[in-house]
Amino acid sequence: MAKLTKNELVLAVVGSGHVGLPMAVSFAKAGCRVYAVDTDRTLVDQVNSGSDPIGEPGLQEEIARNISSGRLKATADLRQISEESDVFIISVPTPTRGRQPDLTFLIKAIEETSVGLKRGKTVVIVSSVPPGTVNGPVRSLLEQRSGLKAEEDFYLAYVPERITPGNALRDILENPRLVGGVGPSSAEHACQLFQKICKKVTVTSVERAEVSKLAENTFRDVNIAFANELALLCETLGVDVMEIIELANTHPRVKIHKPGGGVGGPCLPKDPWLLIHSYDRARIIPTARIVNDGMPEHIVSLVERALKSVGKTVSGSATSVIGTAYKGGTSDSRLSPSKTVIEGLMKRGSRVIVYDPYSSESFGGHQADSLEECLIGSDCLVVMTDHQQFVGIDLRMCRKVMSKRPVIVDGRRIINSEDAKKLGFVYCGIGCSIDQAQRW
Ligand code: SAJ
Repeated sequence: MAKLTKNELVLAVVGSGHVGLPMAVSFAKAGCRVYAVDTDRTLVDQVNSGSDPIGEPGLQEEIARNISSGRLKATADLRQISEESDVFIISVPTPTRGRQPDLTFLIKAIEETSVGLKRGKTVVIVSSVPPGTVNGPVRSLLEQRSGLKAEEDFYLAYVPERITPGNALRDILENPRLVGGVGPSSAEHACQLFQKICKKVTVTSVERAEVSKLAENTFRDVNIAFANELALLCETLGVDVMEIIELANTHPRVKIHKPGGGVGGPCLPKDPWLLIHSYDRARIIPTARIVNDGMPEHIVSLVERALKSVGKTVSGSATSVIGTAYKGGTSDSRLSPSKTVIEGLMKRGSRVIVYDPYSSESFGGHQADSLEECLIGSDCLVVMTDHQQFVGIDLRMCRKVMSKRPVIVDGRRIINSEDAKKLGFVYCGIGCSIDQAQRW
């Protein structure tokens, strides 16, 4: 890869969203000439004007710097730049429809990539895929369309991403990266390439990289489902799940995750389905998905119970849902559990007011411009996202502006229940229901 060492390599990052754009910027920063390709023309224009369309911390400055140095350029036209591109990195979404993978975007990206595929070029898939996809349909399509052979004529690798929105640039650099090649030359090429932007890469086969990627997120999903089931159990036992988890986690080999109002985002709700796509005997994995998907409805039932305890009903109430982002510190609201909670409360006749400091998504609720505005006259505060701003929430202010006999339903366990109770709130957190007084 002489071009790589001489910083003459031209990369096309196909799919420049939450995963692709920080990666495109990282390669540009490392000296490569990078095209950030995306079908969204608004995104393309924003990037070319030096702004950050995805709201990722630190990205704005890097986009501006690399656009003005000429190392980064966004385009909606892959075909136009494919001749001069040496490497194609595909990071388009691979969503699920129900439980089935939808590879439409990936297939389209591969078809377009194959047009400019020439001897000596490299194709790297980054998107999460069902096991067998890269060496199967992706490889066949590239070979058929280009008339070339992977590993002999061009290089093909699978390099899954491991970034967390909100920490993307640091994660790209710091998190060890798996590099799977369809053969040793492909692995070697992809390895050299990713060593430009990652401190540590681990070389393996394409299939192992595919399964490991999905296993990582599935493990997390299953662990959270266990925490959630434990929370439901603790509500009936009358013990606080957070105390139980803290005690259990003092065992050096136990690390139970945190229960909450649901699991959202672009990865955890779908990767388990990708993993078991061709395996119909899975038991734990689909069950974990079902447990986690049931948590937002459980939050709605906690709101019902909490309001009932102060003589109110959901119908006719005003509820304030804070957080529409799928997790703290991000503006990303994809597959956020807040959606089900907001819709569920509205369906039961509540007037729902929504506030999120980062996300402008309201899922049909009335949007407030500040936390205080969101809480004025409200009967119930529902915490759905663990944003740092909500961790230190001013409970006195909440008490002052909310209605009489206010209740809190804490779907992320970030509010100090004792402080809330002292101020006159009825507090109900996931895993510590109000119905049961502490029995033990
Ligand atoms: N959540 C809980 N309890 C927890 C942790 C998370 O309820 O203890 C919820 C969050 O509130 C959120 C959801 O789970 O709604 C997902 O959040 P997350 O932080 O677990 O995951 P992502 O989707 O932001 O990022 C994951 C990461 N994977 C792992 O940690 C194994 C990230 O490294 C991956 O790059 C990313 O998926 C991805 O794109 O695959």
